[in-house]
Amino acid sequence: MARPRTPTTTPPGAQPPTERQRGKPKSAGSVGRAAGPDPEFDAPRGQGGEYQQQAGGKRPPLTTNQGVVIADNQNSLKQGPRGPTLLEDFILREKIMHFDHERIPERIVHARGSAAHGYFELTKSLAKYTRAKIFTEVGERTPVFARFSTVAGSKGSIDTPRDARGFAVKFYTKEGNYDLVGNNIPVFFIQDAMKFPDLVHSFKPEPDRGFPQATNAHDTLWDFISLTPESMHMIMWAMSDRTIPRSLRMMEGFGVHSFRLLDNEGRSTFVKFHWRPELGIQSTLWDEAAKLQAADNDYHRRDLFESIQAGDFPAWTLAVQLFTEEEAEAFPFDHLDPTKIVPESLVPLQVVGRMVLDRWPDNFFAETEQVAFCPANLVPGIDFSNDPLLQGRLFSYLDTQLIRLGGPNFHQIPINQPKCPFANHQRDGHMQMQVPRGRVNYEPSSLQEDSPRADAPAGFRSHASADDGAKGRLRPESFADHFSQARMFFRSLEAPEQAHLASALVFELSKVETPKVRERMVGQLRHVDEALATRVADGLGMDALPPAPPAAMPAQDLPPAPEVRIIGRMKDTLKGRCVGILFDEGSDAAALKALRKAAEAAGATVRLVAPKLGGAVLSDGKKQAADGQLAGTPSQVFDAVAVLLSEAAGKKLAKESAAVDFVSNAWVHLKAIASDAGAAPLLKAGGVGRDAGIVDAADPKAFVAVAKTRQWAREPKLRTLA
Ligand code: HDD
Repeated sequence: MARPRTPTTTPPGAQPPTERQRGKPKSAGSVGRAAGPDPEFDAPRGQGGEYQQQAGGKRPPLTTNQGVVIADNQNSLKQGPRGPTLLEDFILREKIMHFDHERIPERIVHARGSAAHGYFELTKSLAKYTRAKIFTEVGERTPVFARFSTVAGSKGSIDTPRDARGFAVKFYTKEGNYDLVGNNIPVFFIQDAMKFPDLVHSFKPEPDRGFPQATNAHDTLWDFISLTPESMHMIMWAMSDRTIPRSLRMMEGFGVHSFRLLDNEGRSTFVKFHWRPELGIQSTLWDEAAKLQAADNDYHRRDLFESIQAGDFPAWTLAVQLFTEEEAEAFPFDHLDPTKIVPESLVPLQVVGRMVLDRWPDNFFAETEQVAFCPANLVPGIDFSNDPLLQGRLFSYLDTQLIRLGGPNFHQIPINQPKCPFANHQRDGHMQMQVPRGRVNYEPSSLQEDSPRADAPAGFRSHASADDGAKGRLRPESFADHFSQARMFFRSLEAPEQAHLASALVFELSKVETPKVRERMVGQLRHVDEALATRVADGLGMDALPPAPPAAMPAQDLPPAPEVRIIGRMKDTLKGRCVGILFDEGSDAAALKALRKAAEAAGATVRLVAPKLGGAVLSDGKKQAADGQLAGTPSQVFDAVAVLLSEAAGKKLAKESAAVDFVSNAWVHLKAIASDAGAAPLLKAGGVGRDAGIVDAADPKAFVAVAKTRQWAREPKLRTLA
């Protein structure tokens, strides 16, 4: 039978030809490529037979995974036009089989995440403390891949729950991959990895009912927490505004544990790592975060994506706290306890570098989903401390990748491969992608001169610590103080932040159905701060303060740590922020232009919102398109808003619930609002009052000034905080 020389694939979107249009029915054997060389088919298809969609350029032929060109991608092979599909259709079987296996197990924690490529540049050498080249070669750019995540929710869950955020950075250094796998909170719930599975089970959906998803506000978590006083410091952070960040670009990051830096002689200095966002730290309000869940499930992912696509590359400085063993001995707490911070008043931060994220991954699954972080990925010159939480993590991450990524060769997945040479005698295994040559896959050996050997001077050496002691399941005495730093945290906050924290506790505990859990938790809070416990008890409607459970050590009063605050440390800027302008038919064209210009000049992104996406005709008679339709673009996705309406539109929108919500939410979320006379009926319908954050749209300068910050003074007038 004659074979067609050119494949008769159906163009995207077009219907495949019917039997009648094709003419003669073809047998299975008629599908395939022509014999002999054909430049269209013989074009390279990517390295090593890789099957790739090529961006731009010539459209490659669609093939099976065996490289066989597919003639018809719309119809399975049938016995007659209405007959059964044939088992022999290897093209259908391959396609369906692969599809059936597209998913891998999601991460047991931190399943929902967003990531980007970038670089780290060292600005200050730490050569005095470490031999790690990444920290000694000033000006050197090391490629990085950073993934940010929520902790509790599943892969498809929301971006804005109240939750800690993962902050994991893989540095592809010249000396091997170095992973700093941290969080946006500098402490952790528990002191020993032995308790990690229990902690995670308690915050995940409850096992009998399968809910709630992506939230800590349920009985099992608070049952565990109220019985685990070491978690109190973390609970203060978790209930603070830190866990409802405005953007992944506006979060701090922490390595949490103490690590060691080792110099050429093996001398050790302890180090704590801190990432500081260049856009400044910024959070949302709880009501705003809750409403964002409805407005945009992907709020943070979209924000990261859009900022990188726009060339506004997110950046962080890397700072370190360095201290010696002797200095650590003098701290009034044990720095090996991961529920403690080292206050900056004790050890100041030194900025040593800068990370910039400038490239979104090409493929979400291949990179963001398959990236495998591990705190045990270290390079020579850096080492672990004895923090028992860290010690347990060293096992867990490698182990979890075996089930998640399917076998021991996951380091060969491109996103996980070191960018420096790597060679050893590990061989074979599931999904081996390399083709090692030669006879020698062992050491010592003499048969092959170029087989890899250990290199003592260049190689990784562990710190030669002289730990000793009797074997036992032990918890040091120095880990016994669970409340002093929790108290320090709470008392260091500004008044609105304290109120948010107390209200968050009331919200969460109000979701707890079991009275004894609520009572035990409020009892624990009494150790932290009696006034806080009273506020929460009152917010829960308790008749009396429950008794405080026995404590191993009462809280000490420590000096305040201003670095834990957000208010007062936010940046007075519109950079990285987004301003929404609501307009409609007849809106003042000149005012819109002036506001937009001023906000953009101050660094903001401006988005225009109108009742219809096509936009409206402005006062100058010109049609202005909108970036977002009103009902789908509520004000919670903006940092500040302006409302420019003609008299008629103002009256019309005052009866439109999406418009009323737009202004009312901007008001209750303490945002700046610029408006003109036409918008007055809408502002009135939305209950917008008057204060320093409500400005005349004719004064773009005033708007820019107030748009940079939230109107904290407005809050007590709007809601009862605990
Ligand atoms: Fe963990 C993932 C951060 C304690 C076990 N962890 C994971 C991720 C981050 C953290 C950011 C996501 C990495 C990514 O984006 O792929 N984990 C932390 C921090 C901790 C911490 C800051 C305390 C200071 N973790 C911790 C303990 C254990 C684990 C004590 C177990 C003993 N973590 C895991 C894990 C995960 C993980 C099960 C799930 C997916 C993965 O590792 O790759 O192995």
